[in-house]
Amino acid sequence: MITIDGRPLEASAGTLLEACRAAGVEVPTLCHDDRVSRGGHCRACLVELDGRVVPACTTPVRPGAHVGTHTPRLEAYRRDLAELVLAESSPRGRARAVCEAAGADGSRYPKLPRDDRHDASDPYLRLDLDACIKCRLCVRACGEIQGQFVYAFRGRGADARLTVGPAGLRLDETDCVSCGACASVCPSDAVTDVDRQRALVLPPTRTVRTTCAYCGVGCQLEVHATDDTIVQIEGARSASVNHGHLCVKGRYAHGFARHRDRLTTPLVRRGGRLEPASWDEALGIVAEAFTRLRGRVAGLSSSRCTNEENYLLQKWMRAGLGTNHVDCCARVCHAPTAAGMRRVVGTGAATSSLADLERADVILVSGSNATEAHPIVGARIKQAVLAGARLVVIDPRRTELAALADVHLQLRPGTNVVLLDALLAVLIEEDLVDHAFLGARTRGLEALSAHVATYAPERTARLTGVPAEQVRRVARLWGKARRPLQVHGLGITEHYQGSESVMLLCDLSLLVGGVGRPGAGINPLRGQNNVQGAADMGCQPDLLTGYGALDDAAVRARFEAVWGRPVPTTPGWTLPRMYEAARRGELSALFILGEDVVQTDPSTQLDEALGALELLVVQEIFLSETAKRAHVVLPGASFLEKDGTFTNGERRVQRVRRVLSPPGEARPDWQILLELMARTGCPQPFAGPSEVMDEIGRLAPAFAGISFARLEGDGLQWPVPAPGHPGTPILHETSFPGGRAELACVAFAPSPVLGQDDAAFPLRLVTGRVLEHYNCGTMTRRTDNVLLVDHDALELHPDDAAALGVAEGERVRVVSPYGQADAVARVTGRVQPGTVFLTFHFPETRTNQLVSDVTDRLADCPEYKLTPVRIERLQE
Ligand SMILES: Nc1nc2c(c(=O)[nH]1)N[C@H]1C(S)=C(S)[C@@H](COP(=O)(O)OP(=O)(O)OC[C@H]3O[C@@H](n4cnc5c(=O)[nH]c(N)nc54)[C@H](O)[C@@H]3O)O[C@H]1N2
Ligand SMILES: Nc1nc2c(c(=O)[nH]1)N[C@H]1C(S)=C(S)[C@@H](COP(=O)(O)OP(=O)(O)OC[C@H]3O[C@@H](n4cnc5c(=O)[nH]c(N)nc54)[C@H](O)[C@@H]3O)O[C@H]1N2
Ligand code: SF4
Ligand code: SF4
Ligand SMILES: [Mo]
Repeated sequence: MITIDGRPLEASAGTLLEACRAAGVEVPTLCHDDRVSRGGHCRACLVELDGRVVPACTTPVRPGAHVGTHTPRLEAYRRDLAELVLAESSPRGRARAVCEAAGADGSRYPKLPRDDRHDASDPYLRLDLDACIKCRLCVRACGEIQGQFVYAFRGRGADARLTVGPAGLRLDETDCVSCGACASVCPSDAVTDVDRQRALVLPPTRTVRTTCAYCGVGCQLEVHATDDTIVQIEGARSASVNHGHLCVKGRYAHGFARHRDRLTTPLVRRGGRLEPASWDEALGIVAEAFTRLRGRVAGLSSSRCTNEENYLLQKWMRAGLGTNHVDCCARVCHAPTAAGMRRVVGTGAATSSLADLERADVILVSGSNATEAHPIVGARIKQAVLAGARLVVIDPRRTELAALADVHLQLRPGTNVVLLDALLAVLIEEDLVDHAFLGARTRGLEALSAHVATYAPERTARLTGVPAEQVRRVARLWGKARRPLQVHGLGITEHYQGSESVMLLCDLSLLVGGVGRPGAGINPLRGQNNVQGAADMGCQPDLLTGYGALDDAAVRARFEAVWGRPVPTTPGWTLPRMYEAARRGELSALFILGEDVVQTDPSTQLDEALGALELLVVQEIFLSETAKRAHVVLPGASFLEKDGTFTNGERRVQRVRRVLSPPGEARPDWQILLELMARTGCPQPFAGPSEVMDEIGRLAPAFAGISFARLEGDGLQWPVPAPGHPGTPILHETSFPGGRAELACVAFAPSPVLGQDDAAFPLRLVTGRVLEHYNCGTMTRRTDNVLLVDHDALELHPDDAAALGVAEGERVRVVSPYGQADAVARVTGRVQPGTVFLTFHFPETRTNQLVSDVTDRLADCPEYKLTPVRIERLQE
C-alpha cells in the first residue's frame, strides 16, 4: 500500500511512474517511453517521495511510501526545467505541451546558440534539430527496437549534440531503414516524419485498427484517417506481433491506395483493347464463359486477399463449377514447407509463435533474409541476439543477420540437402540428440543414422563450400541448446529439393527435442500477408478448407452437408500444371484473383499458356502485367477498403477493417465473388465477411471456435477447436497428428537446372527481395519507396566484377539458357564469388525470363533460387 497525493493505493512493484499512471495521476515526462529502456535524466518526472525529490521513472515503489506529485516545490522545479529546455531548443508537440503546462514561456533564461541542422534526405523522415531536447529517445528507439544504431550523442552536458552516424552524416548515408521508430518516440518533433507533419495540418477524425497487407508477419496498424484520406499509420502498441513497431512498408507505403492508377471500373477487351465497361457487362461475360466452359476452367486465388475471399474463390470453383483446379501463390513460395512439414510432423504450419523468438537460446535462420523480408521478425531476432541468444545463419549471401551471426554457414546455392544432412550426421555421430524425446515421440532414428553416416562434414565440404569445423560447431551449438528455435524462408523452399530440405529442417529440430515447447520450434516465415490463410481456406488443388482430404468420405460429407452440393473428388492442377493444361487446350478459362503471374512466375511457358486461353479474367487493384493481358479486368478493393481477416505466419487470425471507401466503382473482392457465384448458379446466403467466417468454422475443425466477435485485439492462433478455446500458440505439445513424427531420410539429388553448359553459364543466379519493394511492386512502386529504390540491382562479388570488367552502377545483361534480363550492377561482398543475386520488383527487368521451369520434386514450386547464368557488358 502507498499513498499518492494523499490517496491510498495498492502497489507493491514497478516504478513510481507506473504506480502514478495506474492511479490515473498525470506525471509529466520527456525522456520516458514504455517501448524503450528508462532514461532517467530529463528530470521532468520528479516527484516527492517521503519528502525527497526523486525521478518517478526510475524509482521503485516501496511499501508505505508517500508520494506527492504536484507540490509547490515540484511545480517550481518543473517550471525551471522547462525554462531551461526552452532556452536551448524550440520543441514542438508533446514536449512543448509539457513545458507550457509547467508554466514556462521561455523568457527567463538567455537563449543558447541553436542547432540549425535539418535533414530531409529520406523520403519519409524529417530532422529539425533546433527542436531537439536531448532526451535520447531516438537513440534508444533505433538501437533497442530496430537494432540499427543510427544515432549517437557527441559532446557532453550543454554541448551534447545528436548526430546521425558517428561522424554526422545524412540519414541516407547511414544504415537507416526508414522504419520510423525514432519519429514515433520523439517528444519534440525534432525527429519526425511526413505523415506526422500531415497530421498537424489535417487532424485525423478516426483511428481504425487493422492488419498490414504486405508480409506474413501480420503487424497491427492503427490507421488515422479523415474523410476518405489516410493521414498517418502507427503500429498498435498493444499488439503482440509488433508491439507498436512497423517497417517502412507498413508505416509509410500506403500512398498506393489513393494513387491515380487504381482500377476504378471494370474493363473488357474489345478489338484488342481493354475498355471501360459496366459491372453488368463484365460480370455477364465472365459468368457466361465460366458456365459454358465448365470442365475447362480454373481459379488462382490471392494471398493478398482475405480469408473470406479465399474461401469464396475455392468454394466457387468446387461447389459452383465442380472442379478442384484451384491454387494460390503458396505454390511458388512455401508449398514445399507445407508438404515437407506435413510429412514429418503432420501439420504444415509454424509449430510455435513469434513470442518464442525472445525465449530461444539458439536461433537458426535458414534461407531467410528476415531483416528485409520480415522486418519486424528481423528486428526481434536482432534484439534477441543483443540480449544473448546465439544465432546461426545458413545462406549463400552475407545478409544483415548473417553478418551478426555467431556462425554463418555460407553454402553454395542449391546445396541445402547436403549441408543439412551433414549437420544431422554430426548431431548423431557426436550423440548430441535428445534420446528421451526421440524414443517417445518419433520413428525412424535408426534409418536416419545409417543414411546420414555418409554425409560427414569432412566429405561434404567440397560440395557445399562450408568448412567441416563450422558444421561441427553449429551442430554442437544446436545440440546443446536448451531452447532451439528455427525460422526458414525461400532459400530452403524454392529449389528442386525444397520440400525435402524442409523435411531435413524438421529432423534437425526433432533430433534435439525442439518441437512442442516454449522457445523452440520450426517456424517457416510465411511470405504474403495471407498466404497461410489462402492455404488454410483450401486454395490448393488437393486439400479442402481446413486441410480436409478429398478422398476422405466423411470430410466430403461434411462439406456436402454445408454446401448442399457434391465435392469434386479428382485432385486439380497446381499452377504450373494449369499452364501446361492451357497449352494442351484442356484449360480454356482462368480466373486470377490478385496475383501478377506474368511478372512473378517463370516465363518459360506463360506466354503460350495465356495466349491459348479463351478467357483470362483478372481481379486486381492495379493494371498489373497480368491484367494487361486479360480479357476482363474486375476492379477489387484494397485491404484498406474492406472487412475480413488475414492469418499470419504464426497461425494468428487477425481482423482487417475498412478505413476508406473503394475508389470509383471498385468493389470489395468478396462482393464481386458473391455476384459471380450467383450468376453461375451457385447463389450464396452471406450478407458479409463475418458470416463467411461462420461457415468456415463449420467446415474447418481448427476454425470451429473462431468468429469475428472473438477476434478483437490480438486475434486467435489456430487451432481454435471450440467457441471458448483460447487458441494454440504452440503445436504438438504432447503428440503429433499421426502419433509420432516420422524422421525423414533425404539423399542429395542435384538440380536438373545444372545439367547445362557450365562454360557458357558459369555463374549461379539467386533471385529474391529487398526491403523497400514488395513482390511485383504494383503497390510499393506507387509510393515514395521508389525514392529509396527505383530499380532492380544485380549483386555481384568484387572478384567477379573485376574479372568481367564491370563497374559499380553499370548496366549489365544477365543471360541464362532460358532468357535474358538487364539490370544495374551492384558490386558487393554480400554475395560470394560465383553467385549473383537479382530482385524481381520492376516489370521492365523481366527477372523471370531467366528462371527455368524446374520445380520442387514434391510440391511443384519453381526453382527461383538457382539458375546458371553469365553476365555480359552492355557498353565498352
Ligand atoms: N520487402 C519485402 N518483403 C517481403 C516480400 C517482398 O517482396 N519484399 N515478399 C514476401 C514473400 S511473398 C515472401 S515468400 C517472403 C520471402 O522472404 P525470404 O525467404 O526471406 O526472401 P528471399 O529474398 O526470396 O530469399 C531468402 C534468402 O534465401 C537465400 N538463399 C538463396 N539460395 C539459397 C540456398 O540454396 N540455401 C539457403 N540456405 N539460402 C538460400 C537468399 O540469399 C536470401 O537471402 O518475403 C515476404 N516479404
Ligand atoms: N524471380 C523470382 N520470382 C518470384 C519469387 C522469387 O523469389 N524470385 N518469389 C515468388 C513468391 S514467394 C511469391 S509469393 C510470388 C508473389 O507474386 P504475386 O502474388 O504475383 O505478387 P504480389 O505483388 O504479392 O501481388 C499480386 C497482386 O495482387 C494485387 N493485390 C493486392 N491487394 C489486392 C486486393 O486486396 N485485391 C485484389 N484483387 N488484388 C490485390 C497486387 O496489385 C498485385 O498485382 O512471386 C514469386 N516470384
Ligand atoms: S528510421 Fe528506424 S533505422 Fe532509421 S534512424 Fe529512425 S529508428 Fe533508426
Ligand atoms: S514487417 Fe511485414 S507486416 Fe510488419 S509492417 Fe512490415 S510489411 Fe507490414
Ligand atoms: Mo511468397
